[in-house]
Amino acid sequence: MSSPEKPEMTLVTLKSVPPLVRGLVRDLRARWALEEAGIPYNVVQIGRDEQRAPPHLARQPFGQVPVLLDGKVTLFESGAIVQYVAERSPALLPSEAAARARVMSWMFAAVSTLEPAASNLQEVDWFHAGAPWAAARRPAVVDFLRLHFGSLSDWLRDRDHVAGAFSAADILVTSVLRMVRHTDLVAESPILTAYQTRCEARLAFQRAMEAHMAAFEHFDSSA
Ligand SMILES: N[C@@H](CCC(=O)N[C@@H](CS)C(=O)NCC(=O)O)C(=O)O
Repeated sequence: MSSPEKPEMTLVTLKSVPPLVRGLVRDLRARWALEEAGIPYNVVQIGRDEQRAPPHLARQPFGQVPVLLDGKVTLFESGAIVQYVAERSPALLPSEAAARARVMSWMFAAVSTLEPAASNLQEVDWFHAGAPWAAARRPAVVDFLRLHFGSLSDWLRDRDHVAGAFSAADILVTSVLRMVRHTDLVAESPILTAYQTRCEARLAFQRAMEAHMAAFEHFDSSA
């Protein structure tokens, strides 16, 4: 629970993940949105054995995390979860049509344009490291990501955030930048570096990160 108030929502994540991906598991972006919105939440952590069991597959058909439970409402896909939480916080997702459209566009840009490009790099660097095909593919993956990061950097040249004031879109875009923390791709752009630093300096991010890391450490020490 992230607050002394009675939790309204429950976030489902994993019990244990390798250190390499701690700070990247997608419950972090959900936690960040919940902290920004000031919504108290519980956390349930599941083991590898539970991921493919029918109760979890009924709420996340791919056996993944995160899942958000809110009474009768069950959501999967971190982008959908962030949007759901943001609907309760005008600061994260404005109701005025034009402002809302800008934020929504950038939320989708994060998960459907930027994130697949970042995932491809994780794929070649982590999940298929050492495979000859991965080494051959890597330069094209990096070029594509650099192209997108260049566009994002251009967009942020005269802006502090992607869609007006800080919003749910920044939670998702920053989360994607974090995915390639093992490279210099963000550091290559002072604009992107400053943007990521600015977003991660938020108290809500700090709280979310602390809780995210503590949850994994809890299971380390009880293993
Ligand atoms: N598009 C999904 C991706 C979910 C995802 O890849 N979750 C990872 C953790 S970040 C997971 O559950 N991995 C364990 C597995 O796939 O077995 C989302 O954004 O929620």
